[in-house]
Amino acid sequence: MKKILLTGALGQIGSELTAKLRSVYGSDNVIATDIRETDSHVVHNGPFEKLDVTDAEKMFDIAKKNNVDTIIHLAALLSATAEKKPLLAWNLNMGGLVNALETARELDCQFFTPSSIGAFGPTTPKDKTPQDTIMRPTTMYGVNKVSGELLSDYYFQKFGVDTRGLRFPGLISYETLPGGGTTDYAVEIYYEAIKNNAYTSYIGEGTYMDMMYMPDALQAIIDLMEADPSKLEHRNSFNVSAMSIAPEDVAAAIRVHQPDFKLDYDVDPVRQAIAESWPDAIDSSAAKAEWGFKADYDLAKMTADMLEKLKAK
Ligand code: AKB
Repeated sequence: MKKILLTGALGQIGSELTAKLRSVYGSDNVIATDIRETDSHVVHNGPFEKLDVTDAEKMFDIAKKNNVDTIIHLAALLSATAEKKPLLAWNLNMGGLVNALETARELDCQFFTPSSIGAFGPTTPKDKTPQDTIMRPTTMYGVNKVSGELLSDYYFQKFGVDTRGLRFPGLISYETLPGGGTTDYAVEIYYEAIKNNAYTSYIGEGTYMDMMYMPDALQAIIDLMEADPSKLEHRNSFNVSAMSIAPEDVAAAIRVHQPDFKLDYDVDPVRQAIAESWPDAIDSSAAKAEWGFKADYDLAKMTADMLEKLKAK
């Protein structure tokens, strides 16, 4: 990666990935784009352009003008929003992806886009979910993610585009809030712990999902993009996870620091149904074997860092 175009750069992953990539590859070499323009370091600390990813021509022009050799395509609607607005999700998630892949093909760029644990469905094995397994998701987001994985494989096999991807679990971070996801509770719970010492979870007790702390997710993107292609048996996309947790596990980790922290439940049937259709715990062994994936943060270490950073914020 030398000259990188990012879409969705003001989102939860994008805002932190832009800063990290600028520190590794140089500010001028990371062209951040987003449909919005806000008063953010992403806009002020390096090249930034407004871009609606459904505008194929503008995406191509920005990439060509800046001589980019890598595209990191993040702009997408997450699972809960996609379930409320399925047609919009199809148009944005698939339309944006095909525009980004076409730009990568025409300009001979390396390409990354995230998939998700949402690519799995209720007939997928729930525990130690293998890298290669049944994928019959029952959500629009899942349909988009499986289609995206297949499309990215197609661009590699048919056109030789160096496509790579990760099946991200819920990502936990303190800089930018996620929006419209099923796993968002695992971020909100920390904000509410600091503000009110209490949280009402829309995900039910005993509902396990995979999660990862943002620093591990950012490092995984860089490590995968820098990985020797001859070692990659898989490309789109690798299972990666750092922990499998339920709301009560996060509450117990918070109580180590705030013993009176209270958790109760007001379950949202839509997001609960999505969560129940996803695996409990995926197996990341292909990512470990093929390009050395590792996560530094477990629940206890992540919780200590989240609470410290949010208190300071
Ligand atoms: C969501 O909940 O939609 C995302 C995801 C797991 O892809 N965080």
